[in-house]
Amino acid sequence: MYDLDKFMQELEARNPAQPEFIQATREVLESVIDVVNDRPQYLKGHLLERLTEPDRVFTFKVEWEGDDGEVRVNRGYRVQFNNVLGPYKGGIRFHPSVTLGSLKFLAFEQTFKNSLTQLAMGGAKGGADFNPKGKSYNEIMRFCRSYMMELHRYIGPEVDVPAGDIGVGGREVGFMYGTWKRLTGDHSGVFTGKGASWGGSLIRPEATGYGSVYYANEMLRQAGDGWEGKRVSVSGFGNVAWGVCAKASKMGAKVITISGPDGYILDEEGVGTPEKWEYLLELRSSNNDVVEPYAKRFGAQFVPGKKPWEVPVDMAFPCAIQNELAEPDARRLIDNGVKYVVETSNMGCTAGAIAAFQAARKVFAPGKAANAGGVATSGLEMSQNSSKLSWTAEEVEARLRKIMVDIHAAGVRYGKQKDGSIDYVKGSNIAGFIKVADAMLDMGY
Ligand code: 2IT
Repeated sequence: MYDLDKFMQELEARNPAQPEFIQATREVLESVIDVVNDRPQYLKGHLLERLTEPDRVFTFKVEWEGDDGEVRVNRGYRVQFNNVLGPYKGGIRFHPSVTLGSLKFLAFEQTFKNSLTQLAMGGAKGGADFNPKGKSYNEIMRFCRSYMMELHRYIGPEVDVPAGDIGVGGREVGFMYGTWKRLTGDHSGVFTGKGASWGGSLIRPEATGYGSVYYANEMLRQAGDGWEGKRVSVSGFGNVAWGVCAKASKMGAKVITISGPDGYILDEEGVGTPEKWEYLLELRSSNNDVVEPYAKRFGAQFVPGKKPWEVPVDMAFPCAIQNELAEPDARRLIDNGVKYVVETSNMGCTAGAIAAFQAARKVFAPGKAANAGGVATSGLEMSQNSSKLSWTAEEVEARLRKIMVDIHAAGVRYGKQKDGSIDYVKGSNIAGFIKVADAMLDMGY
């Protein structure tokens, strides 16, 4: 039998100064501990020890030249967490907050998220503590090239398939994939999120946001509710927020906020037309990392230095970064009558925030379920690359939608409580965990 507190103490001692990794593992282990303690084969297999240690971690130096001719140094990483279900798969993040611990949390989460998609993908994550803000096109290209000079040794279409994440979009994937192609002479799709003319899948850019809204659609149905008249707050203004704004608006909801590091936008008219949500992409590609210009452009309100969680809404979609919604934010949302929280960033809510939502009986969806549509569509991109075919947008979107419906159903199956309510955190963690754990036992050590 595992004693969870003792196990976590030892894990923390082995992984000092990695608070996000400890937060993510604690959440999963709290959900699965009863299942593990009930199954002798899991205990005998020492699965918790084996599932909290990444298969391997690469760290490397990334040297690159600024436009001023000076050489700069960043630290690059790739965490290959677990590959029992398929090749390592997960994004690359360029952000100043990147550390070994934050990438270990993301790779750990990715392992169970990818399991939930039911596609053949293991879990990984990579990145660098590089801040793209204010960097020129050429600086970004030189950085990506240098990062890939190191990373190319460790990846391959059947080994490890990276993609984008915060700070890495289609442009950066192009630079990295182009470098990999030059170094290896191979054009067999080692990245996902590629451009549509060179192996990318239609709907991949939209997939995380669309998938999250499809997941929310199932939550609403499960609760006997619908989209009409729902006021929605979204944080962030990148690719994920863009997809949520577009799809939630099409569903009939009104998205009234987006946000950036500079503050948030309150648009009571709704971010509800293509002109408005496409403008987010323009803001993002400007590399300034601010949302304020939206206010002037569309006559909306800009609230500097604040997060959007103070605005009364029915549904909240955190779409920015880990721990962006803390317990006081959760209390504010609850006091203002929020009904559904769809965590769309990876670990966007702190443990205290999740506990507050659940105690107040609000419906909470965890990121590893709600945002799995992004990596699921990456899996669909891999299938298309393997067969040298491109599917239509309709075909990809229909598959994405079915995957999200199934992920929701898995959360209900394992998360249904005695009173009929659904604990999506517990249900999704158990569903994702069992598949990985059983595959590990099947393959031995
Ligand atoms: O967090 C995520 O799931 C991603 N950044 C997407 C990963 C991928 O391989 O598409």
